[in-house]
Amino acid sequence: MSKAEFVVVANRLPVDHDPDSDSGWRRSPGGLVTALEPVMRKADGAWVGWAGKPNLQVDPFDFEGTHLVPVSLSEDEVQNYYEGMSNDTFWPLYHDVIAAPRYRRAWWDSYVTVNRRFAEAAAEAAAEGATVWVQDYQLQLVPQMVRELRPDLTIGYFHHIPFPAYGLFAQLPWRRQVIQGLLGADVIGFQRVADAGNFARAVRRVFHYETKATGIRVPNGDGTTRKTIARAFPISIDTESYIELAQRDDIKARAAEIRENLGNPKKILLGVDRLDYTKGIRHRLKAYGELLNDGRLSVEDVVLVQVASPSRERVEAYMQLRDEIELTVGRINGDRDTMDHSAIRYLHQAYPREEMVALYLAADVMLVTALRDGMNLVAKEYVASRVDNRGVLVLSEFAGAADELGSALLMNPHDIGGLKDTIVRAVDMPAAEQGRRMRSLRKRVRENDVERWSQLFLSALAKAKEPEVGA
Ligand code: GDG
Repeated sequence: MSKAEFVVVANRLPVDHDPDSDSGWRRSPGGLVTALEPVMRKADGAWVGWAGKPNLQVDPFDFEGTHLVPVSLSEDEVQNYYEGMSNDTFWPLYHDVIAAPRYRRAWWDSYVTVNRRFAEAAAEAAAEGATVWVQDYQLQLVPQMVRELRPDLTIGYFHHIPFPAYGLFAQLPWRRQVIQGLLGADVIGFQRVADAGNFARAVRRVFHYETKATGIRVPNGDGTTRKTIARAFPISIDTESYIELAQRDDIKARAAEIRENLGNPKKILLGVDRLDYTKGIRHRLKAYGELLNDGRLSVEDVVLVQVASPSRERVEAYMQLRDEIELTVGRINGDRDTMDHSAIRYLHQAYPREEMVALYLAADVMLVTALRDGMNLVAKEYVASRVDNRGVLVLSEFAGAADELGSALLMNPHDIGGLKDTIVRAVDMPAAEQGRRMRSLRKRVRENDVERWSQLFLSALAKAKEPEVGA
């Protein structure tokens, strides 16, 4: 295969292993895949990533127009690099230590080894002068490793989760290595302006490098410096595809059927999250349970549908969270259900996208109560799906989406009293106000869709590589 002009490096390949299909692979639907598809096709692209199963040794292959380069992980590496360092150290640390991060030297060693393997695969796949775009916190060392192997390349990095305040980041025993790893990129993208600010502060505190606006001066080691850009590029969704789904007759009929099956409640409240402690599912249940106990809401009128899709089921904190949530749901339903009405319809399952859009269309109130979230695409998907300009989005200030979606009902999920009042306000909101707010939210999500996100990032990257005036 000829070398690629554009290389994406992500923890996961955009395909899942599927022994039942002809090719042995099935495209995994995801925002990133959709966002990058046009660029990949145009630019003769390659995608470096893990196929999702341990010990799978597969040679690079072409799949639906993309050159895929599988990186193999052993059983131990899945445990140490992925479930350990990525999901039990970086994930909780970067989400404001909502759960306690664990610092294990063996996990870190595995993280370094695996990051090097990804960097080598990327360096091998890239043509002379190509662009490499590294994705997310599992691969923070890859930018600098690629730079050392291939100084001719243009390197971008996008961080999908929050970057924490220095007071928290400073806990990381390997904070110097991580910052150095990221600074290997020409452009480092974050979800929020605040994340980029936290990163720049960490760079100043750890290395004392000069930062000015979005620029960071990084020494080359020979007395010269180069400029790295660290700034916000808020990610989005493929808005048009949600609009199309929401306009389909079968999906509209399914939304009506869902309402019917739930006993035609006056109001349907909805939560859709990976079952993760960052998403504030417990806070949401607490507020809702209290509203039922107080008599401010009644199961005769409202129902909460909570889709909690299974996630990271081998990590201890996630097993515990699942137990707690299921205990709480059981208690609320046990106390409040009647023979005809259920307080909460809890679904620990994943659904096809069509069903998700039907749920969005059926939901009068969407509850996004994350305690910390890089962006939260569910909020944007709900808004995009409301082609009828109805429905109310309750949105946590701690989700990146709050920076753009100011016409939602913004709230602090830690303030249970405030959350309760906001839920009641959403349930009672007159149609005219719903329409006003929803139109303004929809405008935003139509303007900033995921294709625009990737264009903005890639044009900033192209510009960053132009020679500096006066340098
Ligand atoms: C990370 C950051 C950032 C969920 N359940 C089902 C299902 N989903 C889909 C949603 C949405 C996606 O998964 C979840 O995206 P989020 O953005 O809400 O959250 P994370 O998974 O934590 O994503 C986050 C994102 O990266 C992108 O940068 O926004 O802050 O944490 O698309 O719809 N989809 C289907 N069935 C389900 O049951 N089909």
